[in-house]
Amino acid sequence: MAKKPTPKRKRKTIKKIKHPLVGIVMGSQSDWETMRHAAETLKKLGIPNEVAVHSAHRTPDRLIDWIKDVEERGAQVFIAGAGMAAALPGVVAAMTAKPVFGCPMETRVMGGMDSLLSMVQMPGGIPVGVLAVGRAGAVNAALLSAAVLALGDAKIAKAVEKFRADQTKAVPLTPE
Ligand code: RP5
Repeated sequence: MAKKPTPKRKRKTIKKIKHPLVGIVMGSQSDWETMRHAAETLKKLGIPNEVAVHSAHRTPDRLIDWIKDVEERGAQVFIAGAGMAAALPGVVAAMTAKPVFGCPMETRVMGGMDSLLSMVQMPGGIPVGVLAVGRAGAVNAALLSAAVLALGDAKIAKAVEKFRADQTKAVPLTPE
């Protein structure tokens, strides 16, 4: 009889990065399919980032501990992705004065309008910069984080310029 595969064990601790410049957090494992584009874009730009799953509703204490910890280890910008009643970026912004970019997830019932409005309607005083719903927003949250970091880091500024130049070159003159 064929041996049953051993089920993958859930990671009990998060993969801590020594000096992360960006902290990426999402409300659920189900957000990773979209949020991985933020992490991949930062990787292309050579920007160290730490990725975690913490929910504003389901694991609030764990979320707050992570925000403090990752900020102490060097995070200058936060990216928070969530869907439905998407409180996550607002909670991150409540806990840190660093820039926070929100990525609204596309959702089954309302297509992401729920996530978008939950994030964008922050009360005056606690800002969250909200990007587009879905993959484009995750990519742009990374690029915007890079642009913020580039203000004080010539190497990152160069990487952003190169990204833009490569992107321009990749646009065809006629459809292929
Ligand atoms: C939010 O609820 C998460 O960010 C996710 O987008 C949504 C649904 O979560 P799951 O039920 O898929 O875990 O908190």
